[in-house]
Amino acid sequence: MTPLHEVIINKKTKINPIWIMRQAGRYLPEFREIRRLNPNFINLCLNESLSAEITLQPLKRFDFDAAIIFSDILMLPYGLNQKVEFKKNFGPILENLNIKNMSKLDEIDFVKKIYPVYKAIKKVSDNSLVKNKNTIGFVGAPWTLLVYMINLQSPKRNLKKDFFDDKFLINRILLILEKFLKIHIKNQIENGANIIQIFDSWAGLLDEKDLPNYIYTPTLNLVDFTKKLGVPVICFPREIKNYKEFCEIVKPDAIGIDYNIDPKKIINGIQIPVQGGLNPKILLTDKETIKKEAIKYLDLFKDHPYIFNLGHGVLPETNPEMVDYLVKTVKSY
Ligand code: 1CP
Repeated sequence: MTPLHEVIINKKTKINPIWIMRQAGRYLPEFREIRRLNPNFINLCLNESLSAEITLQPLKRFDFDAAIIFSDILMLPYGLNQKVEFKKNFGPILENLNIKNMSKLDEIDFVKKIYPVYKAIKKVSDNSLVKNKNTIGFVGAPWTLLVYMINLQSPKRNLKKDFFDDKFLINRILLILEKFLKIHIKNQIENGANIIQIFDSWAGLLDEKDLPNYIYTPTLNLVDFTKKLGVPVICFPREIKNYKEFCEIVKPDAIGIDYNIDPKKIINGIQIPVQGGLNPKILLTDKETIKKEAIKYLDLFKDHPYIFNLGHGVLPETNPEMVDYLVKTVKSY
């Protein structure tokens, strides 16, 4: 069995597998070189050979236990015919969505539009570099995708004032998202993904009273769907106010935690396997600090099934040598 499955399914506590969010990305010079030659990010995600190559880049350098497929959560709105563009030094920009056309879209058209993503997963999972390792497929959670699809850009500077005005529209989008996210998950699994991670990067933007409607119910539906396909699912509801309540209601197979939550609170309240937590900024410091901070998490979770990861994506300015040092520290614990 792969190390991540040992932790998630068999609840092993004596091993600490490691992978890191955004491990296929901008901190690697070999990625930046490919990116320079491919200024259109969506087209890069639709290039099955290059996506597979980028996915494997970190595994060539470091002893990671899993590959996460190089793609983006915004390939979903793209597949639903809402145009998505990535502007340099700004982030994603989406075109206004056309709900009438979106409602008419069928499964075949959607799958055709993003088919190279699945082919890339197949290539990765067939590669000898991931032998005895996991291929992680992923989706954005319905709430986080809804945020981008209505807000049309990153909500870093807050949601639009009128974001919640049209509840009828929001509910229609959530239903469409549920349908196509299931299709997206199923196709990733059929092509070799053996873990699914659900990224809810903007879970922290919601008030407590809105969690059942926008997060718990739609995410629970996806978690149940994925479990029925026999594949474990990790949820990462970043900056959610109550991880314990989330786990009790949504019941993922493992929970990813962000770096703002005190891990001691997690260890005392949560029974399921835990992933992540370390602040990605720690990787910008020195080896001594990295070791100390990594061991803090390892000590704390030494009797709890734990997958080592960061509490958010690795920062672009990270020195790959420090990533290597982190992996070695975790492996030799
Ligand atoms: O070179 C570039 O400029 C592109 C940078 C980049 C990369 C490398 C983007 C743009 N996406 C990705 C890849 C990516 N995105 C992966 C690949 C696999 C890996 O982890 O190595 C994954 C899993 C994602 C997921 C993703 N995309 C999330 C969820 C995780 C998170 O970071 O919170 C989100 C929110 C996005 C949207 C997105 N993609 C890219 C940008 C700049 C953004 C916007 C972020 C924001 O709104 O602040």
